[in-house]
Amino acid sequence: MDKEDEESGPEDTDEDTQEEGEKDTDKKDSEKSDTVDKQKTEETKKGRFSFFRRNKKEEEKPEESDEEDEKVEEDIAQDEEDTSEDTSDDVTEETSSTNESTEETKEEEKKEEKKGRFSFFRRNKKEEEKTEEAKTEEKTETTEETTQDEEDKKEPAKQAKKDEEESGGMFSFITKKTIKEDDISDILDELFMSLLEGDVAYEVADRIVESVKEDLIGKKIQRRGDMELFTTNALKKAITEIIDNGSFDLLGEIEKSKQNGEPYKIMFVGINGTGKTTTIAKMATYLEKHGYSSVFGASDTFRAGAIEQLEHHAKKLNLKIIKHERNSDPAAVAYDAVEHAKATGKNVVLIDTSGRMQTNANLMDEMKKIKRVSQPDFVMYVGDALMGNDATEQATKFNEVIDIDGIILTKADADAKGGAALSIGHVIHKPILFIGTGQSYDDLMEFKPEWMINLIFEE
Ligand SMILES: Nc1nc2c(ncn2[C@@H]2O[C@H](COP(=O)(O)OP(=O)(O)OP(=O)(O)O)[C@@H](O)[C@H]2O)c(=O)[nH]1
Ligand SMILES: [Mg+2]
Repeated sequence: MDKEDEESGPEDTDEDTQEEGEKDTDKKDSEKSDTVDKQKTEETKKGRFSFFRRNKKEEEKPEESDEEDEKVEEDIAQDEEDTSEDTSDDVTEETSSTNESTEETKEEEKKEEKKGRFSFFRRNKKEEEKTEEAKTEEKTETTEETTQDEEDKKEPAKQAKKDEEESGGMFSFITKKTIKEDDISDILDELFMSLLEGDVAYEVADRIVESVKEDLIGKKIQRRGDMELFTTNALKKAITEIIDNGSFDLLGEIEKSKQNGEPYKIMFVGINGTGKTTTIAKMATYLEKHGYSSVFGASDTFRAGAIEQLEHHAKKLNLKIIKHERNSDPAAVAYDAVEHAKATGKNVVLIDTSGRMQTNANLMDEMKKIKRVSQPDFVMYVGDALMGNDATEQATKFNEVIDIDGIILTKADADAKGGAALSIGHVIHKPILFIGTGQSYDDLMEFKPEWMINLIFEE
């Protein structure tokens, strides 16, 4: 494959070639769209799955939300104040400095909410940081104004405080607060709504919230920031459990087949336009990088231009494509592709199929026949991350009809919400293997739960 071809990417199809004249005149538009694509990819790297962004509802009533989120923290602050009355001046000063910074903090919080993902966590964190900053400033001022004698007098008190911090934290003397269901019901409601608005399936959102609740209730809050920490950790744990459907060692399985002298067969299915054909080209690139050769089976004999589209990728990637006439039996094409791989020692057969709505009985039957005849080792469901909850429903139907083995979610680069990634694997209990992150051959990422967690919680 020459460099020029490689760079032009899979979006540059034969269909596109037919529109070449038009494209030339629209060159500026095309350049503009390239820039937009690049920006999208950059955004993906920065952190997508923005269902953690502040939802509209929250923006409408930030004050109310502030109060709710700080309920537990306020209880602690009250405990702290009560206790501080009969303790050292230092502690009283710290409490008042916290109050002084409240106004400023709230202003900051409001700004933060506008950009924030799950900003009720971020807000708490910000508050913690601000409080600590305020304390440091207060301490510095006091030190400057105090004479050396006074400083000496304070030394034992400071030392005692230091010892206390080292032996379990500065709030260890206050009554420990145990989290009860009432304390967190508002936070959980807010979390639930954020998940739903992020297109997370209802039952998945419900499960996440239940899991977070179970994790939080009964935990002892010992210091400011604990609430935020506990909630974030509980949420991370819940999401990890949800998206971790066990990993599938695709390369390992391909290697096993290779050792047995058999080609490994992957059949790609999904509804129209999700990215099956493009993903096949990406997959061939990925496999080549790992030392495995591929052959394409053009089993989308239904859609006009589909064979040519795959052929175009095959040419660019310098791979063999097995094709028949349009409208011929797609199962026969898949069969021939497998035979070709066996005869020529190709490692992997990538079978393209036509897009079909899960409601189209004839096409669903045809898909079953392709599977029966070609006996794929792996049926890959290609879902469009942009479809949110619909992608989950479609995958469920495909799974019922054909028993899919794993999932690739495409267009994660353009995914405005991310709910699909969170729901799809969980609802049908199959692993997500890859994420499509753009339109070029290299835009295929292995899916790892930690990767998604990092995206979600990226600061
Ligand atoms: N942004 C982005 N676009 C993608 C991705 N994957 C595929 N596409 C685009 O989605 C469009 C449809 O891709 P195809 O590969 O033709 O989809 P398909 O599932 O084969 O479509 P049918 O054969 O009609 O069912 C093309 O414009 C692709 O370039 C992705 O990960 N990100
Ligand atoms: Mg296709």
